Amino acid sequence: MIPVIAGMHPDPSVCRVGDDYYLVCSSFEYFPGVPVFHSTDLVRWKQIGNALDRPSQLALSAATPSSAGIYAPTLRHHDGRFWLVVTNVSDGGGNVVLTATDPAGPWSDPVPLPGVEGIDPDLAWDSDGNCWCTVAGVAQYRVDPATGEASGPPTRLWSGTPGSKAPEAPHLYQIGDFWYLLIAEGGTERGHAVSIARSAAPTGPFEPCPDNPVLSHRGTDDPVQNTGHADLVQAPDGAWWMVFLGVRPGGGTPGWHVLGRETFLAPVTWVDGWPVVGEIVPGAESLSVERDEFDSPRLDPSWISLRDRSEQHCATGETPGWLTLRARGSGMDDPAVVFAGRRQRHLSCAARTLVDAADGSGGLVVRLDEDHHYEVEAAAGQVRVLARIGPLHAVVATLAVPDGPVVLEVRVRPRPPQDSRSGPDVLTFCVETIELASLDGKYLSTEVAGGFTGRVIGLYAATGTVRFDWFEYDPLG
Ligand code: 6LW
Repeated sequence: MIPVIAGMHPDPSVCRVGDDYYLVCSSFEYFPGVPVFHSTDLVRWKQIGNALDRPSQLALSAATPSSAGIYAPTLRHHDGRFWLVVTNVSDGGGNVVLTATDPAGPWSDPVPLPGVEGIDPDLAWDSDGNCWCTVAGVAQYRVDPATGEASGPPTRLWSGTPGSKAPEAPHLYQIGDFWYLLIAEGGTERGHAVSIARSAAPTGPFEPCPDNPVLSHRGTDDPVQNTGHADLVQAPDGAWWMVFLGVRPGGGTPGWHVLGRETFLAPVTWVDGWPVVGEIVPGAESLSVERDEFDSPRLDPSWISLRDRSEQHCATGETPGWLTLRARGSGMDDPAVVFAGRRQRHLSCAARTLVDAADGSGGLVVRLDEDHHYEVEAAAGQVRVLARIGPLHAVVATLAVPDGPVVLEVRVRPRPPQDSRSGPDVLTFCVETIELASLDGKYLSTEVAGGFTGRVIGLYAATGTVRFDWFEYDPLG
């Protein structure tokens, strides 16, 4: 089952204005942060920007570890403007509100919500003009989103189904005669679920749906697992839809998912005033090769870097038609690594680049997090394949090559389980057409690495200055 937004795009939040839908996701330690998507049919989405795309909005320090940073935004349209509320769990960032008239940007600088504690903030307005900010737990504050002031301590609203852990991802909606409080519970792993409660007032008391959870794939053999963290939206024709995160595990047991948590879509009908979630609607997977020639002065919004991106270290204009990366760390293990990559979005794919490493060393990396990555690295006269799995580092292959630019490639192929321990896929690293090494993809999975992120395939500079003429992402069909 194909997601509507494939690759690491978790914690989706959606809103509609006229015939246009907009959707945002978490972005963790990557910069720019909070990808923004547009669609007119909820199935085909195009990234139109990133809400946090300047250092005045997002300055993640070198101490920001993987899976920290930016969590779970909520996107709403109110009073002629788009409102985004989001948590930066690092560097004392906390919860912030941003606004925009065009969701493609520019977004305002963030207004902090210093009195609002807790992740997964939501904003909802009632007809008296009160703005309610609801956070994981589930607790609620009345806030002034323009100034960021909260009036008083939080009120506890609901803690979900008794015995179920992690009530989080709240979204509050006024639908018909009720205020509905949609939450995720059970944790973002295999036990994940979506539950709902309703009340006559936005402040409660909330009555749980008798059929909770309204969505969960726990304990099923559905190929999409971990379903949860949902948001609702109504189409112009009156139909209701739910977006939510899910994963596609592969291999033997326990099943390893490698692309992170992705965004899925399902229809919703209402029975006795409660939502009933239908079958997942498949996304429209593009199978065309995407090639970036690095000809334009700005990178496409789908390119992400680690923690920050400065002109000095990552430039498209310096050598026209080339991406120039200038190292300031010592390689993929260094938090200061200079990196630009794109989320892996297909279970089967290849990525290629033409790299000129005459003035340094660097190459092509598949990164799950800072402790789990494989890379093929070029330096003057030699190409190496390196693997980092937790505390272990290995040079897997080395080949002498003539001086001059070389094509580096990684091919990712899913593999059917041969036994209960078979990994989900195999990653083969090549220089030109020579295969250097094939490695088990299970070590670049969330089940091994932990955390909230998925694979990103990218370019990096380990030492000196490294230039890339083009980058190709090829869904192998
Ligand atoms: C997010 C929480 C969750 O804040 O994962 O699946 C956390 N749900 O709601 C990070 O993505």
